[in-house]
Amino acid sequence: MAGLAATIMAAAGFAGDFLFPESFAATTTEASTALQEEDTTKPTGTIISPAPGNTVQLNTPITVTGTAFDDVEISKVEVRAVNLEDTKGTTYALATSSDGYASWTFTLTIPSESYENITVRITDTSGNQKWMTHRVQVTGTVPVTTTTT
Ligand SMILES: [Ca+2]
Repeated sequence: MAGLAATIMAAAGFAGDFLFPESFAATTTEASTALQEEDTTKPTGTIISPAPGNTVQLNTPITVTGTAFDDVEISKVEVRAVNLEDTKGTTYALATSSDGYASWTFTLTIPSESYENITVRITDTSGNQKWMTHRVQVTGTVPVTTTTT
């Protein structure tokens, strides 16, 4: 019954396109309202630490923190370290939060000095995603040089 009614309304709206412009305008408004019920807005967020350009230690757990917001709801925040070409890196792993990701934290260990980009991926409950990156300096252990005499 609902399907039939919708068909009739659609047909009426179509006819209005030609005969009754006001009727067509009303139909268009209804369509816009229906679309707004879907979440098509990407989340937003920030990486608080480490700040861009900060020096972090290779193979040592570092704390990555930030914020995330969405017009509906955040589903998850993931963090990884990747090289500048974005061809190699650690796999995305979930950050933790106790407030719906308004603030989140993640313990990241960077296994390669070439993984200078800390990348964060925020996903909302409708699958919209936002990526953020902070480039850092990764320093390894200074090699011990021995001089043979
Ligand atoms: Ca959203």
